[in-house]
Amino acid sequence: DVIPVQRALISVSDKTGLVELANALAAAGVEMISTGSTAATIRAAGHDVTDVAAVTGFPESLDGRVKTLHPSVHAGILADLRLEAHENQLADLSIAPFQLVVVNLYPFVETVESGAEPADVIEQIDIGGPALVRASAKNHPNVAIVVDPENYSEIIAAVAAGGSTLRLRQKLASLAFEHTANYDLSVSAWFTENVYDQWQDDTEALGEEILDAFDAIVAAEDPEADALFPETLAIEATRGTVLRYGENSHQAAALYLGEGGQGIAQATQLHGKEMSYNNYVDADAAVRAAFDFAEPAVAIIKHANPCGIAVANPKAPDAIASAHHRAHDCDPVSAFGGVIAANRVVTLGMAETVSQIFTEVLVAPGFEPAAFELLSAKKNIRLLELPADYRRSSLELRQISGGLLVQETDTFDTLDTAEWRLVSGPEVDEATRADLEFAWKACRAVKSNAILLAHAGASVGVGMGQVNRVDSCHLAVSRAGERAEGAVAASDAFFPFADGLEVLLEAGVTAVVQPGGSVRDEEVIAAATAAGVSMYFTGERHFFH
Ligand code: 93A
Repeated sequence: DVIPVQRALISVSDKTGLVELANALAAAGVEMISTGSTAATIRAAGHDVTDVAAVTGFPESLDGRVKTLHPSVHAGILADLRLEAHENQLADLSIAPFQLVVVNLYPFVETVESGAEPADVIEQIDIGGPALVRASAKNHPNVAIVVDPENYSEIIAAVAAGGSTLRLRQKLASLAFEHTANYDLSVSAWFTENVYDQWQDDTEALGEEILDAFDAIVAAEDPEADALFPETLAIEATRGTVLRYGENSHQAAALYLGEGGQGIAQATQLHGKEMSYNNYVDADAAVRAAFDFAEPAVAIIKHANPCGIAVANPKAPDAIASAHHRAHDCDPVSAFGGVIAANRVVTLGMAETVSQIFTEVLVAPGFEPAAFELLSAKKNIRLLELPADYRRSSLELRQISGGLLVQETDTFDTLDTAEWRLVSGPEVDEATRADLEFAWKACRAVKSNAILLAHAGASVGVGMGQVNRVDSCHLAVSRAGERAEGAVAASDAFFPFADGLEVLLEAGVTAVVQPGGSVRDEEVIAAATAAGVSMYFTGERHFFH
């Protein structure tokens, strides 16, 4: 079990004792292969040394990030020469084995301690070094691995005595794994302190701010509270409006107006019966959905869920009418008695279609006079004009028994579709891409679990509010019917299994967008790939409960 050393790989950041080691190896006739500055040090001591690039046939690249990460190096370390097959394969590949590997890692801890910037610290996370160390230690029956200059004298003595013993190689392998484990612990500790803790501090700070604001409101009419939460929390009871009833006729209800807000509660009712509690809830959902889009858009809502959303090219003739027409076509049955929001002034063209359909509420930034005239002839429709500077609050409140939940409003402010990652199939064409972007935004307006199928800027099938994603897929597909064939699909959160996606694939969906991030992503990607369907990961989830 003594292995004579003919060939050694040396790659060390800490050059302590390196020249003495090189002297001894050279004297024993050992061929030395080495990386950049290690090779330079050995050469300066007057010894022959082969650059690792000459072994790999690949230059050290990416600022040194890729030096020894190459099969010519790793096969030379990992071959188990007790096996004839390994020996033959090495010979076939013209790769020579190593019997000694000497590595110490990038000075990560020292760099952290020097107070370096995070980017410089990250550069000092050694990748290739630990790979060499672990590969050598795994293959200790064939390779001696030295990670500490403290052990140089032992290996020098062994080389002089004819080779390393198994006992020595086992001891060195154990030290080597201890070394890489400690190294990774230091890296992980640094991440915890610098990345995770920072995130936690931020979250805690936001929580404190919210609690302070609540205290201020409870304690008195503190003007500070207004400043913190202008329209959301500073509610004036005196400006409340009593509603006919709440969600059901036996529930009393009122509307309280936020101060200085520009939301649906401040909309001006131009026509129709008094707004009900449910009308407000649905109108809010409708406006939220329609205003997610920059282009002319219409959302039709029933029970807080969209039964149709569509956009139109701003240059198209009567774009808003076209958007409404196509939103309605998504699910004409459900659209009966719906609440409609448009993000553009309602035209006569749109009014003509809406007037044919029983509609509870139509809310928009305005109405063309002819459109208003036509619609206001109908007794049952409520017409609401949004404040000119409509916008949502930056915070959302929800009551739970004994308290209030507060969260930042979900927006697409940071949406950058250029960041989407293609994970299966080919890049899609421009029209499909536009449909995917539409579907992704439209899907956010759908209660979770949300699946939305779209084609040509309009939803064609919506699966909402199911307690598992497969059922939402079935629902979306069945609503779409034949239109699922050739449609694109969006999912508000990742597919936990491939089963939901398979329902969509079977229905003939051609492209999919979803956040990704499931532990079973690979299974899901494999299903899309097998179907030849393009799938993009957005990296961001948009639950809506
Ligand atoms: O940049 S790496 O992560 N990628 C590599 O392929 C690689 N190979 C060796 N780090 C790599 N090393 C490390 O380079 C070794 O662990 C050692 O610490 C250092 C020696 O580089 P040089 O000889 O150029 O100073």
